[in-house]
Amino acid sequence: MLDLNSNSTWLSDDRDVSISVAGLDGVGKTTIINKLLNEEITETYSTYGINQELVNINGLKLGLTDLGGKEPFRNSLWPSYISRSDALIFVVDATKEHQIKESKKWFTRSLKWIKKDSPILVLINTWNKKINQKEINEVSNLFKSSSPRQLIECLNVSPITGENLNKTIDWLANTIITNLISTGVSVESFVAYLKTDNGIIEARIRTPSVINDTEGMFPVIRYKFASGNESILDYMTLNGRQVVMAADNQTSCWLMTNMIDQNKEIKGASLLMKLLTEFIMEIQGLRENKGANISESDLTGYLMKYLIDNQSFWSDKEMPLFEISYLDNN
Ligand SMILES: Nc1nc2c(ncn2[C@@H]2O[C@H](COP(=O)(O)OP(=O)(O)OP(=O)(O)O)[C@@H](O)[C@H]2O)c(=O)[nH]1
Ligand SMILES: [Mg+2]
Repeated sequence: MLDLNSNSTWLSDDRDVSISVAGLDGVGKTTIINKLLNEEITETYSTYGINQELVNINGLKLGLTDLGGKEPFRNSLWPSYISRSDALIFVVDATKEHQIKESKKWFTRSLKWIKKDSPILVLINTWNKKINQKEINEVSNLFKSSSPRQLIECLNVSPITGENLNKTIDWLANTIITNLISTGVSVESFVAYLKTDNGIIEARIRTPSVINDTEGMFPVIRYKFASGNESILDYMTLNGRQVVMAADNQTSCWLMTNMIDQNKEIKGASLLMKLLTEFIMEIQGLRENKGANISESDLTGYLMKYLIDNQSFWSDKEMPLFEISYLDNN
């Protein structure tokens, strides 16, 4: 799940989602991030300015910005980084009761800076202390009550025992991916071409509204197979849509997303590419079991599963339609 070979070089163009990690100094932000990345507790120094990490979760590249929590950084750096982030992780030290009020004050400020509707995760750091559920709930409620409009989740974590760190990763993966997809990008058509003994099968899945709208693009995107052991992975934008194409020598597929606002940043490209390469690999597995003679019903069954597994990529407003047919070989 979590790619431990996280690349420490920060390339702003190379990430799909950026997340700020904020909280007062000494609450354990850097310790938690180190534990998430390396699975070990390392001695930390108070972060001077910021520290950035690139993390790969389920094919999505997350840029984590660990913000220094000392007061001068809160005033000078937090507003600009938090306002450019897609999500916020805010860390509170539950063992320092006297700080909670100050934490809450900076949390409320951070809510004003973060983009509207961005997901927020409050991590209540208990270190290795036994803190009872009632106290944890009190802190949760205090933070959750800050802004009922925003998606705020609270989790108590311990970088020492590792408690709930997996849940933190799940939150990063699920909430952010869902949010990313639901706020902007969804798949509108997916087409696969498969060589079989009986000819080339063409399978299309697309949302009803897209059929007329994108018909004109079909001549542009025809199937193309790779030669030998090569593979093809292509990405482009076409009339405001993202188009991804992948192929090996027997399977060729592409998908097209909804129209995106030209002024909006394009997101999730690496996730879309991963969707297709996974599809190609799964078909390779299916062929190993069935031989080249893959049938329409094998393919329909597989596509159903593929669709269900990846339903978050499709717009939730319309049910996608299936069409499967043999192509004329000429
Ligand atoms: N309360 C508490 N603090 C601890 C524990 N273990 C380590 N610490 C302290 O937590 C600090 C480490 O926190 P960091 O992860 O560097 O904190 P940070 O939030 O990144 O702080 P800044 O970088 O200054 O913003 C150290 O100064 C330790 O003294 C513990 O079990 N309980
Ligand atoms: Mg730090």
